[in-house]
Amino acid sequence: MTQKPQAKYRKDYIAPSHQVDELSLTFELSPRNTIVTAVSKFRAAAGASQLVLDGVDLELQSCQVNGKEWHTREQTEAKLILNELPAEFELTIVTHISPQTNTSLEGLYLSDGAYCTQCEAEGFRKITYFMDRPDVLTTYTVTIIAETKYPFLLSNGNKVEEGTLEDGRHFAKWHDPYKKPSYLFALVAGSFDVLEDTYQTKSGREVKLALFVDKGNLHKAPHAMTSLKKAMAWDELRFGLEYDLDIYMIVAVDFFNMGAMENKGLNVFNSACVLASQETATDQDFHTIESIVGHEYFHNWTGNRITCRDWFQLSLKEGLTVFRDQEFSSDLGSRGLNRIDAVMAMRTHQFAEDSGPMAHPIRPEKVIEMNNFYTVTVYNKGAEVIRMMHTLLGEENFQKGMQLYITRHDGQAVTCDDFVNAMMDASGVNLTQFKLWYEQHGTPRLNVVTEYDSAAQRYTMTVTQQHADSDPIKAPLHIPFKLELLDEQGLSIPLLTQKGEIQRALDITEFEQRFEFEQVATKPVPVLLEDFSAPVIMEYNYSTDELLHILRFARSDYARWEAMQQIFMIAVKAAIDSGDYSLDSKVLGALSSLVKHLKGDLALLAELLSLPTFDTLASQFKTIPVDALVNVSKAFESQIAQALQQDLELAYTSSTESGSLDAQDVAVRAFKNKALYYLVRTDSTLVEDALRTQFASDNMTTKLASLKAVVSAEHEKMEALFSEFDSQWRHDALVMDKWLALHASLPNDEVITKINTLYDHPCFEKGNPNRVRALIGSFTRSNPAQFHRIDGKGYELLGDLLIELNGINPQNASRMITPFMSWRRYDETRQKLMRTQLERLASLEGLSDDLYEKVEKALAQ
Ligand code: B3K
Ligand code: ZN
Repeated sequence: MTQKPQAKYRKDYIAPSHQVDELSLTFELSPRNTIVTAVSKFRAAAGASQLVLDGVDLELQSCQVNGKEWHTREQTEAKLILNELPAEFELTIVTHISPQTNTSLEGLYLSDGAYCTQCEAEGFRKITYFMDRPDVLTTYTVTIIAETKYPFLLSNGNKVEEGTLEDGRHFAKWHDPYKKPSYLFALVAGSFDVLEDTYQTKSGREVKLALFVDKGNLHKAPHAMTSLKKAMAWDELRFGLEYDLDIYMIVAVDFFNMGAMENKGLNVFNSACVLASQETATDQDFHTIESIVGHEYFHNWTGNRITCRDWFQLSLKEGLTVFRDQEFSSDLGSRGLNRIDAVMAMRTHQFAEDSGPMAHPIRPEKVIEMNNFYTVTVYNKGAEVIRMMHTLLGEENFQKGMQLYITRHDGQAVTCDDFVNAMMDASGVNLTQFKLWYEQHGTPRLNVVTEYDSAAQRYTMTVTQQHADSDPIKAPLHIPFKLELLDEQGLSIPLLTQKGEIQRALDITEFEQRFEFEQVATKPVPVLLEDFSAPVIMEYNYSTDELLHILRFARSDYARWEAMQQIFMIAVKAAIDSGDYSLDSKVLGALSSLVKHLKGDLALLAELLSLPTFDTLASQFKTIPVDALVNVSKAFESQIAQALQQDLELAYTSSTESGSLDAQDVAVRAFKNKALYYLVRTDSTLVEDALRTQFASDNMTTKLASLKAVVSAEHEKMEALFSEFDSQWRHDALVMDKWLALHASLPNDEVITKINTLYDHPCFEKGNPNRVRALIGSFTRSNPAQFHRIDGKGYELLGDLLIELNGINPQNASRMITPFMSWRRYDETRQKLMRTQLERLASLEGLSDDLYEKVEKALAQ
């Protein structure tokens, strides 16, 4: 590594030197030479005469102060420094930029011929020189001038003027009345099909809704539109929050680094998170779209109206907005299934991040490249922290806290402390100790030991909390601990303590605490950390029998699923320890009885029948036993398939659905697809017909499941189905992403060669993050046996790709490097092989800040 990028620290925050009263931007769009004119009114705070502006990859044409070229200035690679300035002045800056050659997908770039922007976190500086920080808020007026082949010229706020110019170009002028930071600025220019609708807010205002999609995709837009209207109604109902502009626009683009972006009044979305029809998208895709459309909409209050003071506070808006989108999905759909999804994300990805070299608190202290901190920790653990406050306060007090937060801080850029203080002040609940969750990284462990005194009818629980060795704080956290006690019949026992009945949760506030429950007539089975009431690792010596009891009787669907996961986990560990890979007949019996009874939510049943993912299993081991985990899982799946064959056949044929998107039909599909997944591992005579019918279906969930089943079992039909799918869907890149992803999950030695061939497939493109994630992301995530193969070829494939992506799109490269971050968790041979790849990157000429930060941390001792 030649030059070292500089880190920034949270403790070094200083308020901006200037205030910007208004900003007017004019864009003359052209692929290689877009002219950006920025006129702004500055006012110095506390007598500052120097102004430091951020700017990257800009060609400065002129810089005038009050109409005169300002020569007392210095320019560095990323800054423009103006000296000897008056206290108030108008600044006019003209820059040239090249959207066409901007492959980083940050700033202004071209996505398949359409101009679009992505400014969060620090992309605005690739558009013009500005104080590109979230605490500089101003009103924007934006004029876009372009050729008429770009009929739609869009920006934030309301359109105030449009027309044709003498030279044949046209223009549109937009004004956003709400002050905003630069990261929420957006511009789009292109040719689209538009789905229009309206929404009437609860106070009776009519809001225009417009969804812009690539030509020919209109039939895939209605679901996103419906989701938006549901989100608007839900936010009014549950949070009392109403939309504030007259128009809300969403534009779907094909080249996008993440899911979507909440720019004020003009969201830009990855087309994968908008477009869906039953023929092209799975039920999971429909669910994801609803949740992301909701998420971006909810940002309008939690993020846009009230934003972050600095980027270290990112969880202020992201943790809170993820919590809000999770609640949205849970109120509209199944709370249990949504909780399972959220906990899986925590356990598989967040726990790994929190125990690896990139571990950081939800409010990080030190950052080199901000884009590296849009993490599962800031987002998902951040949401868990909000959820814990919700548990401690209860819905009513939590909503009072939200109202206070909004009235106090509307229009401001604030901190996580401001949020917690509002919650505290509105509810009267002391959250001082709770604030430690914002400072501490690592996953705490809760160890529980229980004792039952039958004579006294007393049940005693001793809870201890331990924190990561690397934790610098060494103070106990405030942890809400929900639990249920089940009696022998499976009924809930009231939680009676000396201080009264526990309603919501136990408050764990010390390193070690004892709780005594009275009037417990028989030895109970405890359902500990019910609903994952805190993001911790629970340690309790459950027996398989106790877990089976929970599986049958717990009131929480999440807890029942969790019990089943624990049962599998115990079985996997025992199999690895003993070398005997047979699954306990009691477990098989329980699964079989679940399928026989076929009652309740069938989607939940599908989850109950699923083994923990490789990553979840891996998290249980200090050194990950790759081959053993893969082999035990395979062996278990085949035993489940054999043991349940008849039950599954019967359930498969007796469950029917009509292909609709109703929860009921979605659940039936989920279950049938899981059944098929197992049945292809047997000699069931039903399989051939089922595969044929499912593959011929015009419902993508049903069709794709047949392909997934044949791939996972390496069924003889695989090649034929792959090729038929290709000819049917080659014209639709988003559908082909599913096809690429399935190729990447091929469980055999040919997969690397296959991937290399697919690099040349007409639908693949390295510059498009969706394609890269579909092919290589799926390979590293869902094909552990091949990614971690002992000849290092899997690692080499990723290493080669990262080197290429570093030059094309550093943000995407930095996300794709994740599997290498936990290299120390593997055996010596694999460690050495992964280290070689990390060292290749470390010595790379022109290594981006994004990769530098991760590679350096990964290799540090
Ligand atoms: N706020 C954006 C994420 C921006 C990522 C920048 N690298 C989307 C979201 O969380 O809603
Ligand atoms: Zn967000």
